[in-house]
Amino acid sequence: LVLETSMRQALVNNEFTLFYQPQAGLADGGVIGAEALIRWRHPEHGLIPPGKFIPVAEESRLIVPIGNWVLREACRQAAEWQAAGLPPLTIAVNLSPLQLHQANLLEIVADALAASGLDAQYLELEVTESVVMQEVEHVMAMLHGLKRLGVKLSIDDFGTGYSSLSYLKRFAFDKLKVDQSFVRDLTTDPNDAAIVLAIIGLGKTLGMSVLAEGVETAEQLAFLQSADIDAIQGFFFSRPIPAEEFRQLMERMP
Ligand code: G
Ligand code: G
Ligand code: MN
Ligand code: NA
Repeated sequence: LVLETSMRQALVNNEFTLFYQPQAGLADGGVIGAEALIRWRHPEHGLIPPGKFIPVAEESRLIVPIGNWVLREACRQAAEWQAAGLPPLTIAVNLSPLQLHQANLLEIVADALAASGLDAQYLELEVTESVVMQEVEHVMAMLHGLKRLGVKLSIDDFGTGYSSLSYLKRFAFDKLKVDQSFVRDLTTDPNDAAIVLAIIGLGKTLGMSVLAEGVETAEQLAFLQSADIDAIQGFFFSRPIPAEEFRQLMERMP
């Protein structure tokens, strides 16, 4: 309850901030996008990672106003970078299950785009598999509505949910993000290697772009490159970094 109260206060006091983790395309090695990841700059406790407060925000439904703030801030930042002359990037935002069940989500996304002036094609919304398995009809309708707005949709943490794959044929996601738990031991565990190859094949066959998360080593990257993956995200390329650092990184890119 204490945490819930201070999260409400944090929204009012503007204590949340977004870090950005670059995503690299393997076709030319350039940055193709960034995932926005929330942090809390607590006046006494310093920088608090999302794992420490997002679960409580979900239980208390505060994730709805917090998530709406994330959407607006990520769109604003992406539009600002474009206006400053950086090459257009796709900005990826995590949507929590509760947000997908908000009756007015389409309006909220449309408002965030309109307020920032960001073209919808540069916003990507990440949902997890488990989300797609609950209240399937409602979620499908919402995903189709989002697609009509022109935003991109990706499946996050792929392979970790208890899901049937049937939703993959019912909805055309733009991107599939291979969960980092399969990437971690990719080069030492033949089972993980086989799973990652199968996921890449599945994603590509279904017309999705495939990205591997949690890439930390050159060996993992080499494996993924030879498996013809489209993009990577992970500490090997960059940790999530503050907006200003991200802009500097982009300006150093060839
Ligand atoms: O940045 P980090 O790896 O600590 O993030 C931990 C978890 O918090 C991840 O599962 C990530 O998806 C989640 N997360 C980070 N930012 C957001 C956000 O803005 N909204 C939601 N719903 N989850 C987030
Ligand atoms: O659940 P989601 O995929 O949104 O969470 C992304 C989380 O993964 C972020 O909290 C981010 O900090 C973390 N992350 C990103 N790259 C790496 C990596 O290379 N290794 C590890 N261990 N975690 C990573
Ligand atoms: Mn994510
Ligand atoms: Na993920």
